[in-house]
Amino acid sequence: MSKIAQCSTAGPGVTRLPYTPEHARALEHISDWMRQAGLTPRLDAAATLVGSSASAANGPAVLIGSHQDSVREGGRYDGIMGVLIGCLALERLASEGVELPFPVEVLAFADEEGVRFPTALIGPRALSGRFDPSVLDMQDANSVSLQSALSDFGGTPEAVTTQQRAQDAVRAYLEIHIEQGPVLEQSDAPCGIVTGICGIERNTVTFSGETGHAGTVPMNGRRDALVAASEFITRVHDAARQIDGLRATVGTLSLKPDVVNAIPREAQLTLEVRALSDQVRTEFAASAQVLGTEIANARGVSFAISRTYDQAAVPCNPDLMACLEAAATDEGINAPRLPSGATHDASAMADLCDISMLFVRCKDGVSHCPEEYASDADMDAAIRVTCSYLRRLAAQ
Ligand code: HGY
Ligand code: MN
Ligand code: MN
Ligand code: MN
Repeated sequence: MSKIAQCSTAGPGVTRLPYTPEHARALEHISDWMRQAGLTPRLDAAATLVGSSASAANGPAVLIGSHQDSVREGGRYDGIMGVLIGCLALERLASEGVELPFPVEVLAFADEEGVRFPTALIGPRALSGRFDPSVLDMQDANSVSLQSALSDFGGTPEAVTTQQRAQDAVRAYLEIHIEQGPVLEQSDAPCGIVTGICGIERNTVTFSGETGHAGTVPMNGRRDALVAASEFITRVHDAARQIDGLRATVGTLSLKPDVVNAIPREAQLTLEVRALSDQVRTEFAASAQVLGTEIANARGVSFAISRTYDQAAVPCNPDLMACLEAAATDEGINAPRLPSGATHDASAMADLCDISMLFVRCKDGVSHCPEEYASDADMDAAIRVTCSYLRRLAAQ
């Protein structure tokens, strides 16, 4: 779909972080998509691009959205495809002369991935009233604060903390997103109905030992932080494999002094845990803390863990799921139901309104990489399902 390619960036893959020139360029294209869909685009205080329908219809609005940002060297479809499909569905309904009896908005959220700053979901949290102003002090790798980055896009702390939507002004939120997994491909289905979105927590884990000359310090008696961290990583991984549906990932690891001929005195890693059950997730994280302490004691190093991020699991609304399912049937599509292991903007929009998600099949189930791909045919299926879904909501 050439429109998706409009928002590509210098390769490999796509790197479009929030509040960057790449973000600004994407906003220009997304604004065009919105205008072609009969929407009026405006940037809100969290730099969410909001495309509002001009219809005279009043009453609670139906919101359709996803995120414009990507991970580093990510894929072309994650997030932004959902914004495009929302626009194309409204454009198609308008071309068929369909006047929806409720206001509709398409939202392009600035930051869902949480790659540039150690926080995420700024846009949905500003709309739901759950925005924590303290995150404005968080800095990126270049010591640029979120507040300063946001101000480049016209956002101010006052405005971003006061743009909460009234719950009775919003009827529902729909997010269309690539599955980022293999289930739809295995089911030979172009689309799927999401039942719920996993909760997620991120922890910073630090093992601290003693450095020394790699050539002169005997092996016995070393207090090597990396060796302890390595045992922790392996045992946490093996423990997670025993729990159905739980995902535990150590995605980053940094060492000090991080030189080839010195024993690591510090190993700092991030442990991310996800599950559809918040209880399973928090119990696993607690067991990882016990394990870390046990390993540290056995290896004469110290262990510290601190939670830096968490987001509760959220169910999708059963009535909206049924409406999506019926819409898929209208289009001759048998859309399986499946949970989302990835988190989404919808996770935070659930604090504002009822949510539903439509997954689109992606090739080999891969995402967050340049190979990420969704076919035009499957995206067109999602456009058709979205049109039928909106028609069904209009008929209720
Ligand atoms: O990490 C996630 O699940 C999402 O892709 N940001
Ligand atoms: Mn995403
Ligand atoms: Mn993603
Ligand atoms: Mn999302």
